[in-house]
Amino acid sequence: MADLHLGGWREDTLREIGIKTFEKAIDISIQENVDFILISGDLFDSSNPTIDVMAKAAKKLYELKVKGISVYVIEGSHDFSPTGRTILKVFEEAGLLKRVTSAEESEGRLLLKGTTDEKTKIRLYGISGIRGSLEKATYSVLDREDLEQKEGQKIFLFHSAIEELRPNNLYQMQSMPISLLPKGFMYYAGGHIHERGEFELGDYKNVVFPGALFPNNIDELLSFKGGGFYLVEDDGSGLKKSYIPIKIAPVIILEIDLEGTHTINVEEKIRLATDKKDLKNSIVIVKFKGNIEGNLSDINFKKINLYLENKGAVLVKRDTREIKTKQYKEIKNSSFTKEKLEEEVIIRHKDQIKIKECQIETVSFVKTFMNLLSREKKEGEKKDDYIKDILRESIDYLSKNNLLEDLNETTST
Ligand SMILES: [Mn+2]
Repeated sequence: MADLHLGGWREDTLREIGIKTFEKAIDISIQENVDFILISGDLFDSSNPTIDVMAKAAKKLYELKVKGISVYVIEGSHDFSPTGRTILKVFEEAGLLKRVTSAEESEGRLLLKGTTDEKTKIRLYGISGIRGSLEKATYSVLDREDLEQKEGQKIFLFHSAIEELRPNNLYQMQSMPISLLPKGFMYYAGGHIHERGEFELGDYKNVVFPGALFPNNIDELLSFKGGGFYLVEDDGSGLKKSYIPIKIAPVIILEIDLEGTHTINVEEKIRLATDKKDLKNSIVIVKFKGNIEGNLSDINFKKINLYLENKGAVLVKRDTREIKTKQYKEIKNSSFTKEKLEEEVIIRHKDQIKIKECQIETVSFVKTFMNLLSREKKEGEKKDDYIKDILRESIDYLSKNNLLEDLNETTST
């Protein structure tokens, strides 16, 4: 499985459904008596999730430990920490999971050490994902030949988009060619791409992206409606892969065409559209479109939500991006992602950043550093602790890259 993003979503209900989905996936894995579980990055939505989320995950991982089912993970772009301060480290120390990314450097090449699954004797190797696809740098020094020559059955875990296998709608996403992965492994467990896909490409057989275990944003809810994981069985004649979808709450999409409708009649339209629908236990997404008469702000969304909730919906979300009013000109869904915009701004200004003897490339330095500084305060976290934590992480990162002296010289704080 991959991209569980536990702790993601602002809405409590959706965050809960994400966690229940994980619990169900683990229950099924136990029932199926699997030898081990692979998690290809983004087990958590952040490297530092809330206590509640950590506790629920720990409880479930402990059940696996008791049953003797090992969990092998890599970090993803969300739960990776440039300073190594990630909850995955804590869980690993507690024996609840094992990272398969340990490596050593030799003459500028990166040698992955890997780990052996005791039950099956399968060797597991992996490379974590980093925000902004910065893991590409790791692949560029990876000693692939060393890995390819290793004996026995081998599995590779990765958290990156592969150029040749990237879904069409993600064509702007940063990606890398598949040739950066070592050839000839029995299974390539992929993460990062939230859309499910199974591939075979030359020497790369069984390349699998299980997709997000549960959708991570409204667009994913709209297009995938749910998620799941793969059960993979080796019966000696090759790998049998079956996709196991998990549905805790069905996603129902209500398309409401408001063309020519006045805002005062929107509620009536919703009533008519849902009259005979069973919304019990479902996540309802109301997708509006068309030109309306009047102001968008005159629509009583609160009342609409309440009505749908009374019909059984556990959560109502709305998508108003395709409503047009005379007052508002349509803003086309920009082709820029937030990350892309950030990167462009950094590239445009990078020459103004004077860091002497900087050992890493400026753009990746700025991106990582911004990432550290932009962590939001967690619920219940004291402001003082929050500030201290960010300072400590930042100083760690600077000193790791020999930049701390620069900082002392150029600032007085
Ligand atoms: Mn992800």
